[in-house]
Amino acid sequence: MYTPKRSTAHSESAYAKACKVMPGGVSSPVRAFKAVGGVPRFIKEAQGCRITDIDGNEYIDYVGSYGPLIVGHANDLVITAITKALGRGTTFGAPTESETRLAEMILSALPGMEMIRFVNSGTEAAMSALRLARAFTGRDLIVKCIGCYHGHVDALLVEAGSGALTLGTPSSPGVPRSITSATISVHYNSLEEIEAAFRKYPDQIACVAVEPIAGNMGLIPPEPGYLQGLRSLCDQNGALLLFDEVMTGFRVTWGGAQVLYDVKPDLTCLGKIIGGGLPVGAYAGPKKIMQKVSPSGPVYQAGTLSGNPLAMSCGLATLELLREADCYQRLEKISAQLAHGLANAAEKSRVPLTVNRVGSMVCPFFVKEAGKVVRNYSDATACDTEKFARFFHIMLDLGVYLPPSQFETWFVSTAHDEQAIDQTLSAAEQAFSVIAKDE
Ligand code: KE4
Repeated sequence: MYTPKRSTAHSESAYAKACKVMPGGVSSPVRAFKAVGGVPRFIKEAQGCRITDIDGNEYIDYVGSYGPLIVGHANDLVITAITKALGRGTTFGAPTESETRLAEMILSALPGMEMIRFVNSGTEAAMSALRLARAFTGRDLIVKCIGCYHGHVDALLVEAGSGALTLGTPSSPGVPRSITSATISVHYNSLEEIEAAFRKYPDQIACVAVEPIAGNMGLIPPEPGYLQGLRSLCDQNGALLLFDEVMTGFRVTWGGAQVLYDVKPDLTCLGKIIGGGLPVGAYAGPKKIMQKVSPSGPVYQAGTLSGNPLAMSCGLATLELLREADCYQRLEKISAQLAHGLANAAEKSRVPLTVNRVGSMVCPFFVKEAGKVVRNYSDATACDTEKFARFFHIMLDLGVYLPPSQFETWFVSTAHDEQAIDQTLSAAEQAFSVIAKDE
C-alpha cells in the first residue's frame, strides 16, 4: 500500500465550502475527481509547467487546463499581451482589429478554411457548426462517433443506442429524444459503419462530426486511411465532414490534425489553444458555407462576448509563440521521451500499459493484457480504471498532476523541460512498482 505524504487540509475545507454552493463543488464535472475518488486540489497559482495548490503542494501539470496551455502557465509574452489589452478595456460589443488578426492567422494555417466565426467555447462552436451544416445541406441527420465528445451540445449528448447505427438515445436527462433521434452513433475507426449509415439513410445525413484524433476516450489516433475514407464517403453522399479540432487545433502541428493527416474537412471547430487560456471557440469553413451565417446569411448565431479583445490578444500571443521555429519539433521530442519512459517504467514492474501518443497528446491506457491495442471506445472502456485511479493518486502525491480520468488525454507544453520529464518518470517508476506489489 502507498501512504500519502502531502497535506490536503486546505483543499478539503475549500471543497466542502464549494460543494455547498456549486453542484459537485466545481464548474465542470471532470474537475471533481469522481472518476478517481478523493478531494480535488484547489489551485492557487501556476507558472510554466508547474501548478501549486492552496496547501502549498507543487505539481508538474499534464492537464494544462485540458489543452489551452500549450505554451505553459503564465507565459510572460501572453501575460504582457493580455495586460496591454486590458488597459484598453475588456469588451466593446463592437468589431476590433484583433479579431481580424486572429482570424487571418488561424485561416492561414488551415488550407480550405476561408472564413471563421468566433464564439466562447468549443460547445458553442460545435452547436453552431451543426446548425450550419443542416442549413447548408437541407438535411437533418448527424453522424457522430461513440466516445468522441463535442461539448454538451444536446444533439451530441447521445448514447450509442442498442448498437451502432441506431438513432441515438439521450445520454443525459433533459435532452429530448426528439433531438437525439436525429443523431446516429458509429464506432470510431470504422468506415464500414459510416458506409452503412449512408446506405440506411440516403440523402438524409447533413454531416459526419468527428474528432480527427479522438482525445475524449483517452487518446485514440485515426487508423491509416480512416480520415481519408470519411472524406470520400462524405463526398460520395453529399454530406459535410466536420472536424472537431477544439483539442487538436494547433496542438498536434501548426493548424491541426487536418494538416497533419492532409485531409480537408468542410467545417472545423476550434477552441482551447486559439484562446490561449481565455474563453474562445470558433468554427470555420469555405466561404460558400460560412456566408450562410448571420448577418451575411440566414443561419442565426450570436454571442455577447464573442471575439472579445482580451481573449483575442491571448490567442494571438499564444499562436505567435507556436510559430517560433522548431516549436513542434521540441514538443515532439519531449513528448516522445515521456511516452517511451512511461512504457519502459510500466514494463519494468510488469504492469500492462499501452501508451498512445500523437504529438504532445499522450495517454497511457491500463490495459488488461500487455500489448493490447486501444483503437476505439470499447477497447478504451475495457481498461482497468481502478488501477488508473491508484496510479493517479500516487503520482499526485509524488508531485505529478494528471487528468483525473483514464478517458482524458495528457497534455505536454513547451514549458515541460528535461527535468520535469525526468521527475515525472521517476515518480511513475515508483507508482508502477507500488501497484505491481499491490497485485
Ligand atoms: P468546451 O465547451 O469545454 O470549451 O469544449 C467542448 C469540447 C469540444 N470538442 C472537443 C474535442 C473537446 O475536447 C471539448 C472539451 N474537452 C474537455 C476535455 N475532455 C474539456 C474539459 C471539461 O469538460 O472540463
